[in-house]
Amino acid sequence: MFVDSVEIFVSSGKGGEGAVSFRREKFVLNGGPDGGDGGKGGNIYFQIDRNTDTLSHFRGHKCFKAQNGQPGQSRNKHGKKGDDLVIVVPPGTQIFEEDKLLLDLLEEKDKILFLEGGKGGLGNTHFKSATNQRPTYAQKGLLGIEKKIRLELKLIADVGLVGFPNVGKSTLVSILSNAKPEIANYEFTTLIPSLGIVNVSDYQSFVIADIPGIIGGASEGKGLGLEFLRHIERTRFLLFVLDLANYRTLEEQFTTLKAELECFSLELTKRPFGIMFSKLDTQSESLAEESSAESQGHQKRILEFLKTFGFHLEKNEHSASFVQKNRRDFGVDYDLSIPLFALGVSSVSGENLESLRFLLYSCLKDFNV
Ligand SMILES: Nc1nc2c(ncn2[C@@H]2O[C@H](COP(=O)(O)OP(=O)(O)OP(=O)(O)O)[C@@H](O)[C@H]2O)c(=O)[nH]1
Ligand SMILES: [Mg+2]
Repeated sequence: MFVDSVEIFVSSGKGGEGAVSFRREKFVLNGGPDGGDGGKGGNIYFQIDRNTDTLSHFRGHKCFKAQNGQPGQSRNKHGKKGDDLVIVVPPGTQIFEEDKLLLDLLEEKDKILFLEGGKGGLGNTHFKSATNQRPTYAQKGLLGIEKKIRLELKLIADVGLVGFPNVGKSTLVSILSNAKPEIANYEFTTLIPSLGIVNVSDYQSFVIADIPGIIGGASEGKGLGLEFLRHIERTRFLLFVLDLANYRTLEEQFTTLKAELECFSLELTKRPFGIMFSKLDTQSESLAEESSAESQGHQKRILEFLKTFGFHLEKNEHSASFVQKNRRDFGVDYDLSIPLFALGVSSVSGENLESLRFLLYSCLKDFNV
């Protein structure tokens, strides 16, 4: 569990002032008071919108103020009411002032009133009396309410990264998301899981979990063990990170990881998954001395490796990825025993990062349970 939180200022509108005015007309001497009332200030509402799942649109926009009421005018004209302001938040957002929970926004329903706008002041007409027929007094509008609040959204990871140590998991998270995990060229840099939010558009994002590396025998306690897999038990999708520059072959990495996951929980092995081949930019050892394009060696290894899944993955025409034929079109589900997609990526050169972001997001949409 991880919490995204933003601090913002909200204030409802101030009420407009009442007017001090007297009737002026031809042939009417000393007309009575006719100052109109000020308009009410705008309210602040919260509204839950299921189409958004992130607080990221609050970053860079910190002050939310509803409009003030307009002042009253002569001839008993009332000032216009200030416009309300509706703040849209994803379901599950909690609103705190200091540490006090003010609102818990779970269910999508009509907008919820949070701060009421200030009342408009009364014009001087209201103050005439038998003893004071020319009141020169009108009320000022009441001030709006100002609050500094914190919005919090509890997140559960959507995508969990699974890979050997030092394969570039944290680097990927640091580039795709807002998280800043520690990165270093040695094994077991990451000791505790952390989460990052990957923005897809202004209102859409998903959460990716960076966890420590897994090695063969982890289920018996080798390396950091498997206890931390608890953190990705509830993710909807797993991304296996297989390192192209590792001394272990792709097959060895994949089968070991699969076997270790199985030891931890059978549930996890039934989860839909994709494969990312990391460090695509590195020189391929086998072809280093040849003059052909450096990534060709990697391509060959990737193709060789993908053969283990039979011929169910086909090259996507528009990107470098290999994807399962979209069998949902024919009413048949994906085959979850093989990857939904496989793609070579370099976090250093940025190659195919956008395709990866898109593939992850579209897989999550397909498995939106
Ligand atoms: N050339 C190249 N190097 C990379 C790439 N991604 C990561 N690295 C390097 O690989 C090393 C390990 O990266 P990390 O992101 O710390 O790896 P990790 O999988 O999080 O490792 P652990 O936390 O130990 O499990 C670092 O030196 C990175 O700079 C890449 O795409 N290309
Ligand atoms: Mg790491």
